[in-house]
Amino acid sequence: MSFDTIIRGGTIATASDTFSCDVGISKGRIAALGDNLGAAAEIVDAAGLLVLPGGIDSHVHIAQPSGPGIVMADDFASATRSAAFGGNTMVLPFAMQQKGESLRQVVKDYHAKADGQCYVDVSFHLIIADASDPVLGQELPALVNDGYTSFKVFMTYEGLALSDMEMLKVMSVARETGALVMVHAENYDAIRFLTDRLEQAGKTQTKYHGASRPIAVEREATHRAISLAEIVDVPIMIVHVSNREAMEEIARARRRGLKIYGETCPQYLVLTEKDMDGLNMEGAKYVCSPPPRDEASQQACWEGLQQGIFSLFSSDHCPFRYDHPHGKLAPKGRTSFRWVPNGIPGVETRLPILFSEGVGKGRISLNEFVALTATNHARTYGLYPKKGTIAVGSDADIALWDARREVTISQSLMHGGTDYTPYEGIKVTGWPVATMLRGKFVVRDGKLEGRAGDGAYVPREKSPLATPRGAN
Ligand code: DUC
Ligand code: ZN
Ligand code: ZN
Repeated sequence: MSFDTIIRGGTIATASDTFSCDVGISKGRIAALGDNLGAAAEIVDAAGLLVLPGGIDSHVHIAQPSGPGIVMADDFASATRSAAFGGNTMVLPFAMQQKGESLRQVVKDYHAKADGQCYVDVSFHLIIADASDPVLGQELPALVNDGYTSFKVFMTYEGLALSDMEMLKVMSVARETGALVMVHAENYDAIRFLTDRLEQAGKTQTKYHGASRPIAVEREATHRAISLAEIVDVPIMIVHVSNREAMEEIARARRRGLKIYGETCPQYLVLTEKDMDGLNMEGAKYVCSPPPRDEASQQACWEGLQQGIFSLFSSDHCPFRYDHPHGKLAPKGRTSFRWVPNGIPGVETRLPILFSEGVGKGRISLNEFVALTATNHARTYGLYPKKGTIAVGSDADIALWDARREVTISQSLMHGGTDYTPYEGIKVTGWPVATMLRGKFVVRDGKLEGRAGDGAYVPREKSPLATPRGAN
């Protein structure tokens, strides 16, 4: 048998094993794992490199409407290019509904934005902002059937926050259709109350963003989301968890036998609230929600990753330019932290940060790294084993990884649409040197080889993790 490509001499790591052998690739899929695989049109020398499943970032925001005068810094081309340079072969952005919009139309609009633009594969989660009867009764079940098998709900933000009644209704649809609900857990009224109070006291600088959304805001909403899910008997994913107290709500629910899953992100491992205290508006570069906390919270998030309370490590890439009137420095944003666009870029730096801080510093194993950055995302969102692993029959989505390369993260190395990285100056050891999508290099030796449109839209199966306990 002759292959299209053989990756020779590397060390393969999956979520369960590390082993040395060659990888034979035919027609975009992994066709063989073994030694002496024979001939191929192209032999790729991977001696001294790790051969990893391409990263899957299941929490990114691309080209989302972000309020009056605010424009996201990435379109699908720039975000997926940045993802590819960061060792990712797939991202899962959100198709975000706004009140009064048809969910089906929203999905069509996002396809129009993404089609022909992507450098890596994509698949959409939905954001449900309008939990009306036609949306929940007809549109949502039909979309789940069509492969949009996960959706996010917000417990905060004007125009997005759902009431408890609406949350229960959305969760019921998830239970009936087998979809997985992702929850942004922060208490809307508490944030509004605290924000008003801070502003009345003249505390409008960006550093007060953290004080407007303290840990109790997140813990309470996490507890409430879990309780609502328990009432409906449906599994949920609590996204972007930032601290121990919210994490312990998840752990406690698990001990009671509930299927509650958790995700954390790089900003909760390497940033703190102090970063939002920069001179002038510099702190705006770090404004995201939930906000980065303190060193004790960072430690808690590491424990959550180590103990499996968090099964996903995602970037929550939500890119705005810093020095731009449509970004962090928009005129209104200068008047109060309340108006600073919420979110930070990170799709390109997610893997190096976790590899260096996690594997490099002995906090997690290489196999746990693969699980947290690729395999668990595929399993959680109905993509496994097509995506997320290195196995015969799986798509040949591969990152070649130099575990020894030392890099200082800097905006000059980034390939997305923003003008800054919140991780500027962080030193990492370990860097993706090539990214291969379905057998074809997108990035090799720091150069873009793929083309916009090489990335495909991938409809998803229902998540095996979304099966209810059947208690009700
Ligand atoms: N939630 C997200 O998931 N991303 C960015 C901002 C936010 O509030
Ligand atoms: Zn969120
Ligand atoms: Zn997000």
